[in-house]
Amino acid sequence: MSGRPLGFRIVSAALAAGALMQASACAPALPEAAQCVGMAPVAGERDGMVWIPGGAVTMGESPGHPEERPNYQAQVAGFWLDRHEVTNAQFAAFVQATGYVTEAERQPPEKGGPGSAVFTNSGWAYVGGASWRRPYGPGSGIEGLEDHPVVHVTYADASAYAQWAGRVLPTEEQYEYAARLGRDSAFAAGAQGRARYRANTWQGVFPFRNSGEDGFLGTAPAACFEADELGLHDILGNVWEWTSTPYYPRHQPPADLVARFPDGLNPTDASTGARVIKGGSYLCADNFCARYTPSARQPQEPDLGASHIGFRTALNAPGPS
Ligand SMILES: [Ca+2]
Ligand SMILES: [Ca+2]
Repeated sequence: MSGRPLGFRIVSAALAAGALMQASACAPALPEAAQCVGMAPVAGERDGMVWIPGGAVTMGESPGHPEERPNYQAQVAGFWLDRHEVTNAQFAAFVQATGYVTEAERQPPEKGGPGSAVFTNSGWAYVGGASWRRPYGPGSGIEGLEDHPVVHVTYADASAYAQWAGRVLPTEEQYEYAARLGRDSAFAAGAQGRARYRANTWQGVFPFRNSGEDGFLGTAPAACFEADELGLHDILGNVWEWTSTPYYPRHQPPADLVARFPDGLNPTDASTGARVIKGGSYLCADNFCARYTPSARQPQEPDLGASHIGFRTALNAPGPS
């Protein structure tokens, strides 16, 4: 079974056919408010980033999902990485400072017009007017969601934010290395109830029933779940995160494939290119996706945002002295 998030084929097909699916959507009701760990500064933090010491990582899984094969050894130099996903408040500061307009807010008619991919009770739909400011479309907003990860940002949007901040998007190797080093599971073995959940995922049978046992039906505030051993929050779960790495349907793709598709190859639409997104999201359930692992990787059309994709930034600079 492909783990590509449900409905992206539908969205892509609809866009390719010029048929814009309009849908009404509303924010899911939250279960009883969960206790958040919060974003208090941690030792060694610098401007919201923690130092990831360099080392070796085995990329991918064998056996594992086809796109995670073959595994290979990579050396990753030390780097700085945001402790948590970029929040709506942080993205708002960027927009206020620069006047930046996201791709969702200016999608051309041939791509459906302004809008973005929203997961609703009836599945995925391209919702006109959806954007980071209106995550569920017209009538919705981000008031009260300031600490939640920004969503509906495209690869260009995330890259623009990173550049403004003097940073970059992490590579897939940096992301997977940090995820493996800090914690390799979204669940605490042997724990019961919410303590079992170290990441915001989906409990129940996707897409029919979401029990919200981990405290959240939709996104959780960034840094709500406890940090891993490196001080990173939500490196698994909550929202998928953009990397700078072009996607191919396997590790170590043949050189001729890379030469033909230098911007990545999306198996569903070879013409669009694709970047790797990592970490899984609140929509990943045991019965679908299940990509809340360090090795998980998915393709994403670079110019299409979604309600379960955000990002964090990295900095390739000397470590703490
Ligand atoms: Ca959840
Ligand atoms: Ca995440």
